[in-house]
Amino acid sequence: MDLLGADLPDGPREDQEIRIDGRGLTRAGLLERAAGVAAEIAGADAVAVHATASLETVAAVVGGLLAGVPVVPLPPDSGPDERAHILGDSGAALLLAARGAYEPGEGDPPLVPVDDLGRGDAPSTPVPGDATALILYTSGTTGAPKGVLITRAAIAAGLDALAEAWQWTPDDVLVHGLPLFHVHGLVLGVLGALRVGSPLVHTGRPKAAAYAAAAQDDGGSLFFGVPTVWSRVCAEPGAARALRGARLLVSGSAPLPVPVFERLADLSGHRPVERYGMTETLITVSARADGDRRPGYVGLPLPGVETRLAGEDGAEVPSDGETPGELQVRAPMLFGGYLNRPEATAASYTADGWFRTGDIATIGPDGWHRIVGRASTDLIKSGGYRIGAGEVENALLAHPAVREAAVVGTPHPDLGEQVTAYVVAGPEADERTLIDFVAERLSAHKRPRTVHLVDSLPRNAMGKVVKTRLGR
Ligand code: MCA
Ligand code: AMP
Repeated sequence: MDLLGADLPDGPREDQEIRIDGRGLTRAGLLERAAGVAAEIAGADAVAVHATASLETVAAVVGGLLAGVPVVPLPPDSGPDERAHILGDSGAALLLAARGAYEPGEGDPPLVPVDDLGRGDAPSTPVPGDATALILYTSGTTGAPKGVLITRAAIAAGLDALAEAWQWTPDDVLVHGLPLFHVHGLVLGVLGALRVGSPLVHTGRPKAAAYAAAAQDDGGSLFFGVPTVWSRVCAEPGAARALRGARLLVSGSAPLPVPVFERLADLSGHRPVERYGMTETLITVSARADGDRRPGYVGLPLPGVETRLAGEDGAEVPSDGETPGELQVRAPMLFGGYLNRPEATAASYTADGWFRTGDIATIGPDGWHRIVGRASTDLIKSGGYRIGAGEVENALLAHPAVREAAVVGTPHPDLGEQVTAYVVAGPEADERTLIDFVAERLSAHKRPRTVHLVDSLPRNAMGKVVKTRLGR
């Protein structure tokens, strides 16, 4: 199947430009570079990509798609432990990066500079829809991140459903500045543009001023952001007003606070479309371009998606708009399992085959979904990044002075939640030392913003830390 949209009736725009952080390529130019990558990596079991916000990342990912080789995007700021885990667990045979962008480490697979590869013609062998396109590493409640296998068919189904819901066409100009190693920035924000055929302006970082400039100078019509980005846009009213000429502003990856929704609507004239999803499911629920947008609600299931709510006993709870339950989904855009973790894959489904999101929601009689929380306190959402408490706790526990550690998400006005740690440690560890210690091992957004040094952690009779009693 052709994931890049050549099989769609509208087809891509001849003049489609993909611009990343100020450097652009036409669609044809990009495909030539990607074909060069495809020729180099053909036959590999999987390849990793040092996923900076760059044209090289896009060429490498598209090269993987052309070759039918699963691509593992590596967050460019990941620490040595994280990187070693992702490279080892995925079995990536090669590591693709822009020339000079990556400092090779011990045990890394061979480094392939994308810039040095030739141009070429795309391989002509079709790749089946059930082949894995991407392996995206994402945090669970405990332990190291798991590799989420995402098939080509899931991506195509997910993008086509969004194109319908958002009336996204080749006439749009998509603008965002999100990282290119998660679903939001990479699947929606790059593969979406390529499949739909709309030009892409990636702003390098998701800064308010850059969004405003793209609206005014580049005809930006469709804008993506996580809530932190929209909150920062609102903090620069001139930038928010510059978005008045846009067609659609879309928020997702974390709850959009109602005051941010309202302020954005006031300043930009657009009531934002909110949508809900997960790495494992892609986007499953969204408000519509031609419909209502309600602050605090994430909308209606996308075409092809079924949802239901389950109580703690597993029984279905009513869709009365009030009774919360765990949101469960069935959909063509669901993942193909966690790499090397059959038990975790099995545990994420109910006996009757619905995926358990772990999010607590209500569904109204009119079908509108509202996310009210998460079943586990051990998954933190900060700036739209999903962070597992267990991974940060393990990083803290690796410090010789740390005896016990408990990590939670606490409210943060800009990031939604921040990573906060409670630590029992010897006198040689202070807050700054411990934050820096985590920063050396894990990505920047995973380091705690605050470390409370405490004498003991609250525990229940079984000896388990009671996180809800932390800080009291
Ligand atoms: C961070 N910094 C710190 C600390 N933490 N400094 C000291 N102590 C700390 N504990 C540094 C950062 O490295 C940064 O430095 C500076 O402080 C500011 O950090 P921050 O406030 O976090 O802001 P930011 O770096 O500007 O990032 C905000 C952001 C970012 C741009 C909104 O969080 C982001 O890109 N989020 C998007 C995440 C995303 O795409 N999620 C999608 C996954 P310096 O400035 O020097 O770098 S979800 C998904 O895919 C699903 C399916 C979905 O629904 O979409
Ligand atoms: P990730 O796999 O990083 O995409 O994280 C998925 C999680 O992000 C979901 O399980 C939700 O907890 C959260 N999430 C994504 N979109 C929304 C939204 N619009 N509102 C509330 N939570 C969201």
